[in-house]
Amino acid sequence: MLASAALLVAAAGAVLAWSRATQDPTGTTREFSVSARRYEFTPARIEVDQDALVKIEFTAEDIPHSFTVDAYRIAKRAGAGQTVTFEFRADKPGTFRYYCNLAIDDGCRKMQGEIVVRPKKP
Ligand SMILES: [Cu+2]
Repeated sequence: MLASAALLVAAAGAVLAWSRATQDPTGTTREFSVSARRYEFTPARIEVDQDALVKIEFTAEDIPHSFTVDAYRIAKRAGAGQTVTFEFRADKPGTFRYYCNLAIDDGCRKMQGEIVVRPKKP
């Protein structure tokens, strides 16, 4: 008797969790501040869940840098000491490299980080 009541509660909880998930198909918003300085990105790794709306505040602290992710067609340039803010929907799962695509300075070629988009559960 007690066991079956517990089962019912567990089942109700599962239904509730399921309906919350379907009510929010667009996922959550995740915000990050990324800085570029001395040919390095900080942080050099970002992790989000698939379908999250990712907001990035990108600051080039020393010289101009860019935040570029080919798979998401993102290429945002910030001038020296400037900050650019942009957002995108992380709809493609996988691990993607971000880098600086400015060719003015050789050191920019070694700048890289990665964004990990965890696939949503089926
Ligand atoms: Cu750069």
